[in-house]
Amino acid sequence: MIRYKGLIDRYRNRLPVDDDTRIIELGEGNTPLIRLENIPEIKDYEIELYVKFEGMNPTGSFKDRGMTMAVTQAVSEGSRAIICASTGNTSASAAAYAARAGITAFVLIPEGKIALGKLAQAMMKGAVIIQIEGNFDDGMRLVKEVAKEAPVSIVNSINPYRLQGQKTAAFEIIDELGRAPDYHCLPVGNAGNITAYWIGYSEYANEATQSCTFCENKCRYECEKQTNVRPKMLGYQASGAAPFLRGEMVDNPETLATAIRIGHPQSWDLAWHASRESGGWFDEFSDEDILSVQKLLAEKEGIFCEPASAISLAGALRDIRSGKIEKQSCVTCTLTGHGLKDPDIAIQQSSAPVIKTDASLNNVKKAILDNIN
Ligand code: AN7
Repeated sequence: MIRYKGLIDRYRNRLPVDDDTRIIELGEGNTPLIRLENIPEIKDYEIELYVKFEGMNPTGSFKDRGMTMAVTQAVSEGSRAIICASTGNTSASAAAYAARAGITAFVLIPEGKIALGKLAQAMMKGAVIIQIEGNFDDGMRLVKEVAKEAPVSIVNSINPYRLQGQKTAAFEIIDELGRAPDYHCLPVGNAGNITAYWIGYSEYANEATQSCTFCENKCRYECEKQTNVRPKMLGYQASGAAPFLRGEMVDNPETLATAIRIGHPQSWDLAWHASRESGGWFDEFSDEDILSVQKLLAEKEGIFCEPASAISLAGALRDIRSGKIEKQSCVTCTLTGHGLKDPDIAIQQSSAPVIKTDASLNNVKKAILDNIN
């Protein structure tokens, strides 16, 4: 038996580690790439549509990919503490990997604006939680300032090791599909992830050393039949927190999708570069649209992601319908976090029938017969 030991082990030769580096891992990566079947646009426009379900990582979000790498690096440099600002998922992930490494995690979170599941994770895993009266952007500014004066390693995505870990999601997609998708859709907050995927896709595209799935020669990205070297990168934001759509930083970002309630993205230039170089675009969605696609995905496909994650599928579907995404394309959407992170929102917006009855056979039977289809 070969035990899966996380993405650093799997992609070791593509990551900044040595043979004797102590790897801090929790079996992250290797997440399911699920082909969607029941969304109407798939048939109508002959689209091959996949979701990369990053909610299946150990702490329930894509952040674990970057965190395994960032904490491995911090520990190898002798660091005893890490720090991050977070809308929630980064704090949950930092807390977990710090616990694993036996070091301290300090997490700055915006008071009242983080989903319950994420807060529970950070608390259980023993992070020192600093709730600030401010938003993520305030927290990020403070983290950068305090790290100059205290012995702590920053593990936000301004830490380049984070992006190195996160690029492996693009590797997994190509390794599984045998090709790059035509379009890759992502939610954009701090813009680290879209940057990381672009690094990953570009790294694979620069190599022609693996055998081509079309002609079985070593031409993978030069084969005439292989039309797509790298996907177009499509980044989607919540309308109330959409600096890439406004063309400038946004001071008071607001959205129910608290994960991406960010107005001053740190990877601003890098994300613009990924978007432009790939021939992609940014677009925005209202909170209402985000929640309705979150629900659609759960109801039609049985996949429960958090609101911020649903925006990638919302974007894909709208752009498929409008023709911006061409017919017969292969499209991947990253579902960045698990729906269980934010149970409050799910319960509030659900219209699932909850039938209350006494504990009698007759009434339970009636409830079934009334609702069977
Ligand atoms: C579910 O946890 O910024 O564009 O502090 O949790 O790489 O920032 C979370 C971001 C998308 C945006 N989806 O990714 C944090 C944090 C989910 C997220 C994003 C986040 P980036």
